[in-house]
Amino acid sequence: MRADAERLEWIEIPGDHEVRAFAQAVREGLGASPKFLPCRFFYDEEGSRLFEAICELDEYYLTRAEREILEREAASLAARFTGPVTLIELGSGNAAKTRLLIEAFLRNGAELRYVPVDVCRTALQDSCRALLRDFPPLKICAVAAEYWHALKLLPPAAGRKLVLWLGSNIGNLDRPEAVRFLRCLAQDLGSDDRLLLGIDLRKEASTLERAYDDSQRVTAQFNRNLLARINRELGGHFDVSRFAHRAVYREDVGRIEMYLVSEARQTVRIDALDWEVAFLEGEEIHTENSYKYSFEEIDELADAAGLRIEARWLDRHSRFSLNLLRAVR
Ligand code: AVI
Repeated sequence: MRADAERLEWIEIPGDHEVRAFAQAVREGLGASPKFLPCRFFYDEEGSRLFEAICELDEYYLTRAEREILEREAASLAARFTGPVTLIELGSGNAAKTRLLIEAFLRNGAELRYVPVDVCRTALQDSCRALLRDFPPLKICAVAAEYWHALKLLPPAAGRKLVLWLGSNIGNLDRPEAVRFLRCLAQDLGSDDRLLLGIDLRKEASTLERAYDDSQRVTAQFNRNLLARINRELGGHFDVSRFAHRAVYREDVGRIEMYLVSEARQTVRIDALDWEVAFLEGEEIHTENSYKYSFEEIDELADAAGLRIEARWLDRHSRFSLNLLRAVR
C-alpha cells in the first residue's frame, strides 16, 4: 500500500471500541429474553469472507441481480454527473459491483474520489489495495466504522456526491430505523447530489428461504460465526456445532428472520464477561432481520425520509431494485 500512500487517506476511531461494543452487545443480547445478537457483528474478517462466499451462491440471487442492473445502467448513470465526483459507499465490502461504476465514471473522464465505509477493517484494506492497483487515477478516503459513526466521520466531498448503499444493506435495519438513517443521509445531500439505493423486493417465501438457507450451508456457517467470534474475541466456550441455523420468511412483516437454535440444554461460559449463559433445548438467538420491500413500501420509505425517487431499475426477473434518489428541498 506504501507506493499508493498519497492516494489513500484512512479514517477510523482509535482504540478497541469495536471489541467493547461487541462485549456489551453480547451481554445485553444473550441476557435478554428472547435472546438476540445484532447482525452488524457478523462482519469480522471471517464473517466478511463468508459473506463474500454467500454472494457467489446460486441461491443468493441478490448480488447477481444488482450486478446485472449496474452492468446495464452504469454508463448512463455516470453520464448524469459532470465535473468532479465523490462516490461514498456504505458497507462497501469487497466493492466488486462498485467497480462497474468506478470504471464508468473514469471512462467519462470524471475526477473521482471514492469513500468506502465498512465495519470490517481487513475487507476495507484489501478492497482499497486492489482498487488503487487497478485504477491509477482513483483517490480513496476509507472510513472504517459502522454506519451511524461513519456519518460523523465522512470527509467533505469535492464536487458532486453520489452515495451508494447497495446490496439491500438497508434491509438489515428495522423499517423505522431505515427511515431515520435515510433522513440523516438526505440532510447531507445538496441539490446536485444523489443516493443510489439497492433494495431487495418482496417475493414468494420459497425463493427467499433458499437464499438464506443455502444447500452448501454457507449461510449456516456465516450465522454460526457469530458464536465463533464470541469464542475468539471474548473467550467464549461455545460448541458451535450444537447450534442449528434457521431462516424463515415472515410474509406479514416482509422479512427474513435468522436464528441460531440451541440443540440441547446447555450452559456456556464467556471468560471476558465472567459470565455463564444458560440455553434451553430449542431456545433461539435471533441474529438477523432482512427486510424486503414492495414498490409502495419503497415509495413510502423515500417520502418519510425526505427523498424523491428519480429513477428505478429492476433486473430482468424483477427480483431486485436499484433506486436513484435526491433530497426534497
Ligand atoms: C448484508 N445483508 C444485506 C445480507 C442480507 O441479505 O440481509 C446479509 C445476509 N444474511 C444472510 N445472508 C446474507
